[in-house]
Amino acid sequence: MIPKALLFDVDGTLADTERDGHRVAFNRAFAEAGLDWVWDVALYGDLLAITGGKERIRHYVERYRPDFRAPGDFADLVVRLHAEKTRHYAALVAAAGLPLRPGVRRLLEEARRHGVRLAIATTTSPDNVSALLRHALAPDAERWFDVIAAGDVVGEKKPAPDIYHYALERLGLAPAGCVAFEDSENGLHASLAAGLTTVVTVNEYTRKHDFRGAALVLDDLSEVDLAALGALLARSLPAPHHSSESGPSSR
Ligand code: XBP
Ligand code: MG
Repeated sequence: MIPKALLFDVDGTLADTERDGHRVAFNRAFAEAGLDWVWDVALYGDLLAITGGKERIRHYVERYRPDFRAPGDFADLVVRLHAEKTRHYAALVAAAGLPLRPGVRRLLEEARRHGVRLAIATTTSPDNVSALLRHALAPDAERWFDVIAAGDVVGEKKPAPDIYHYALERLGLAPAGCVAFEDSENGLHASLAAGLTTVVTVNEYTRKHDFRGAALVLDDLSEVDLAALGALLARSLPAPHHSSESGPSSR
């Protein structure tokens, strides 16, 4: 048995993008707008509890800058800051390059060789996914994926399961037989709520999260192949029902 499809989270799962990618891009956008907001590595770790860049900016202002008064409409400012942040992120990924995490490329290539379908299910904006896939994986890597579900295409971001429901619907598949890959508690909540067997690879920001319910929690994907994922799926199938057996619970 091998999986029908693999669904990947992006940030923290395909690559460690948060600390040296998104965080830096947010800070560049803030500085460019003349704001004295600086998200250091530790603060950004706390802010990651809020998924979605625009949502994260709004939360930061509410929590850490309650006296801030935007020159015009605050909602507009958030949208503009986030658009600039997205531009900085793409430039960063193109210039510096953020490497894929160990095992990611090998597993994607194995899946492609075996006709296992690939999808992305992420909170991050579509432009960020394109930039990362193109620069870290291959120039044509967006075509490796049948579905790229990203950002605001759904009403509620992770930990809501919406983005996984959307990706599965577009794949035309039920969750059974598919495997999701996540790095965070919010991501795991989303994939589990969508009924997906989930492999978690932790990183420095997520190592202490609660990963109860994950099928496997690992440092990275370097030891994971399709056969191992198939075995995980087999384990998560309901046990066969033997009606004539007199087991311990029979009367
Ligand atoms: C991670 C996120 C995103 C990124 C920033 O998404 O929560 O908000 O931190 O990207 P995932 P945006 O782990 O689901 O890939 O600024 O585009 O939201
Ligand atoms: Mg993630």
